[in-house]
Amino acid sequence: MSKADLIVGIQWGDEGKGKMVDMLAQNYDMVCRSQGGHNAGHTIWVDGVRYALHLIPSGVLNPKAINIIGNGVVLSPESIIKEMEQFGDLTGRLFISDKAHLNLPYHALIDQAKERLKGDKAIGTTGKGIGPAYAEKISRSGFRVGELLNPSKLTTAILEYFAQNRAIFDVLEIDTPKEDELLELLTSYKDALAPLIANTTNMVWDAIDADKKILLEGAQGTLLDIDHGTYPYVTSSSTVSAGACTGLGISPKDIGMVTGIVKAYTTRVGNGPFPSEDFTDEGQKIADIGKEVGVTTGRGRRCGWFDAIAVKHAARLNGCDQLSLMKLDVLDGFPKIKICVAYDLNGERIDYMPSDLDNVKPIYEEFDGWDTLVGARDYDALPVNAKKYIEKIEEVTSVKVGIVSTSPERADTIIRG
Ligand code: 2SA
Ligand code: MG
Repeated sequence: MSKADLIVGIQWGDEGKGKMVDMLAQNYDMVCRSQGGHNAGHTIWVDGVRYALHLIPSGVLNPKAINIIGNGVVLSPESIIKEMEQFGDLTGRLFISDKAHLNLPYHALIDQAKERLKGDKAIGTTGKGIGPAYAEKISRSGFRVGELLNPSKLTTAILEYFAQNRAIFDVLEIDTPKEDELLELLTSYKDALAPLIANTTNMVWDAIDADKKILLEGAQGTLLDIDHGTYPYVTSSSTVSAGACTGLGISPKDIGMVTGIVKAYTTRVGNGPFPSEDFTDEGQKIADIGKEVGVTTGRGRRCGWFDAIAVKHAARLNGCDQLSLMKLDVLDGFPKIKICVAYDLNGERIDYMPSDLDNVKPIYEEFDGWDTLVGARDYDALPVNAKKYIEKIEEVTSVKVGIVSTSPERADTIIRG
């Protein structure tokens, strides 16, 4: 029996999971997504060709890997059908849990309408219908991928749902779908996806029992977790490592190595607290050099310094065996670099993350920068100030930085023994 290795985002998403998962996927037999939906996004370059991934696991670029979309995902048929066009026939290489919930076009309309109604209290969602799809799942009124296999029955069920909730849809100014159009749409989804729909839980168990190498690919990040993130400015899924168990149907005992992905600084898209955000030219410089723009929505990301307290908290939540420090080269040439090593909470110095971040201020330790390390592949060859920076991160978080990425290229990665 094997154990599944897990990659999890440790900050607010966009830590650079894409590069690591893509790199590692080459060595795995099975790559699984367990939560989130097409709000996730990363770009992978292979032989000069750009691939944009939202729902399909990164193992799709390894012809030998089986890719699983687990029951914990909310699946937009429209989005995945478009995404699949990049790859040709994926039958036999991509499987979608029949228990995953459907994210249908009306979910995005609800999401966007609710954001509009919230005005300046908006979450800053991706507008992809993620929250409404999960809300229906939890309130036991959602529709599952397996139901796509009978489009006329599903059409009737969705129209009944609209009839029961017409008053709410009126407030949100959302029309009831026309029966013939809905049936046609659902039938087109069935035609494209039916060969991929499966009982994926049993497939993952079989792979574990057959000693296959399995990689679990997290989406978004720990600080966006529905329970442990900066609620309500979070996404609607369990982004922490434990979520991978429920999102695939495996037990905690099936999890092997947990690698937390962190960026060498911090970014966040959408609203909500962000203690180490830098509103000065320095923050803008990080955004420009790091090309910090969302893959899914094209939104600019807010930027700031490495928050070691938040990372310590997130690493503990996930049980990280190691951290993978991404985009360290973006800090090349900064004369001074800061790490948030504690918070000031109403005048008191604290070294943990409180439930409410509204009143915390960062306490920084400042480091001298380094000239350049872009493309470095050997830890010993790193500038001494970069090593001091990494060692401070290890000291505050109590987790080893096992991997350092020094450019977007696969090969520009330091794996420490
Ligand atoms: P949602 O749409 O309901 O999940 O939004 C709720 C919050 O979760 C944040 N969120 C994300 N943050 C970072 N990256 C995400 N994926 C895309 C990317 C984002 C993009 O990889 O670049 O393109 O803008 C992602 N997805 C959700 C979101 O900003 C809200 O704060
Ligand atoms: Mg992303």
